[in-house]
Amino acid sequence: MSLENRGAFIVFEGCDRIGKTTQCRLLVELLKSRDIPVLPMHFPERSSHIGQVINSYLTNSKDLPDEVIHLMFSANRWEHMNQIKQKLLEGNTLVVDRYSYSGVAYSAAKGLDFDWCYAPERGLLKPDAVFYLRAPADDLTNRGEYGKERYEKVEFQGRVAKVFDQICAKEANYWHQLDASQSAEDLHAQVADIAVKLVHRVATQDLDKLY
Ligand code: NYM
Ligand code: MG
Repeated sequence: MSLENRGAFIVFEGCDRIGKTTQCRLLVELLKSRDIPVLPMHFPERSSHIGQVINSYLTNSKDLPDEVIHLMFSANRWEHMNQIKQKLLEGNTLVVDRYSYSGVAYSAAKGLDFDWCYAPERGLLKPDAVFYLRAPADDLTNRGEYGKERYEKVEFQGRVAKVFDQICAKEANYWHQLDASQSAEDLHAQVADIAVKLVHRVATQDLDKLY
């Protein structure tokens, strides 16, 4: 790759326990094995000051108004924007576990206005591709065994999935909806096929912003 080539900005989205973390890991391993420079990321990024507040909220040791935690999640992305831009321009592909769409989906699922939820995301870098992992509704119910964090309830996850579906329909030109009920290997094969082509296709394209 020439010096001007940038990396691809790849995001995984979907409900809790749908398999995003496994797919992120498999994709990072694959790209590494092809000598494509790649870095994993995950939002919320819990190590910053803001990230620590988010962590206290998610683990129920802190309560905050819905609007306030929403803006904290967004601020957590904004505080990493320079770093993300730099890494991409240096030629690293980023494989990111959750992004702005989780921000909108979880808050809108609580009843906050969709457009209000999306507003603070405007101006953030736009992913080149979003892999939206989705399982049929009854499959989600059968997954059971959610963790102890806030939001990890079947009924709430169903509402989150509805908002993700809505976003997926609107952003269809760069969203790839994939069936998460298949095996991790089969799912990975679908992801890999799209991602490898994407890395080459976007290398000479300008970065875009969410608007
Ligand atoms: N979450 C995540 C939000 O509510 N808003 C956001 O902007 C992001 C990035 O955090 N239940 C929620 C979704 C998850 C929770 O994420 C923790 P994870 O990927 O389980 O660490
Ligand atoms: Mg989780």
